Amino acid sequence: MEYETILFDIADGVATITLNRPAKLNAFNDKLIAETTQAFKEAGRNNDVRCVVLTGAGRGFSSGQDLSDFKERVDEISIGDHLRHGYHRLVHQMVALEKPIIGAINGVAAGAGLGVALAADIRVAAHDAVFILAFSRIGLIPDSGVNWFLPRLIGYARAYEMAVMADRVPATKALEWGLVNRVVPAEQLPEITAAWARQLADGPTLAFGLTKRAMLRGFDQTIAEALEYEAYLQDVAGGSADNREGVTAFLEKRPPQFTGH
Ligand code: LHQ
Repeated sequence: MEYETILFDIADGVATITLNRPAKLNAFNDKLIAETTQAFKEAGRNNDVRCVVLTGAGRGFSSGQDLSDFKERVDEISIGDHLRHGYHRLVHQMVALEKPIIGAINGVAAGAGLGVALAADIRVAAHDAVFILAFSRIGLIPDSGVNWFLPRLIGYARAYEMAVMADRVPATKALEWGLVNRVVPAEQLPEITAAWARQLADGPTLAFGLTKRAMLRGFDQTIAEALEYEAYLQDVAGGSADNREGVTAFLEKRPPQFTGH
């Protein structure tokens, strides 16, 4: 499929989606939301894809909603409906994708841009990246999943502080808070992300996908429900070729060759 606002590349089991409106720090207009959602759908359907990287072109990851674009249409559509028809589909697509998603945060992630970054499973940030919950600066509440993801990731008090202060949280503090998994020198971000993505793409994709499902579902389960769900999913993973290969490779004292099935 041809895209206008993203770059989409598949190589060696890794799909890379690059938000590509650098003049506006990759602010989301409707097309960017729709194309990013479609790219995740495409990555899900393509069995060659076993890991997805989401990053931004230029000096930003994403500055959130394109405010100039939305301002022109604010009388035609409510913000709630804009969210329902746009960001919600994107976040659902990312959460439902049973393959690991790495967010390579190359610069500022603000507003809904931060929401989309939070819907990735793992985040690697450039040393000079910053995270801003910009919503309150324009009199809004956090949206695009931020209220669900952020307190779970960094705790309520820090999440609430980020929301009401709308301060720039630098990458080093984001690392300390658990908002990102790693911080790397900016010039090494593409290379380090690619190496991690390749490692994940060589892994037991089915088990990685089921792990994502179990952990995300676990946020809303009792311990009894979580244990039962784990047992159910473990039977699925236990029936996979990758489980047989993993055990055989261990016993034969060689590295496993996972196929993702
Ligand atoms: C932008 C944007 C932008 C348009 C930079 N839009 N042009 C959902 C549904 C519906 C409605 C509302 O909201 C939402 C959810 C949200 O996402 S709300 C939060 C929306 N985002 C913001 O409020 C952030 C606005 N941007 C900023 O505060 C700054 O640009 C940040 C802090 C991200 C970066 O600052 P700088 O590094 O100083 O860059 P800059 O401000 O100079 O931006 C570069 C260009 O990008 C500039 O254009 P220009 O033509 O002057 O070079 C900006 O106007 C443009 N831009 N963000 N969201």
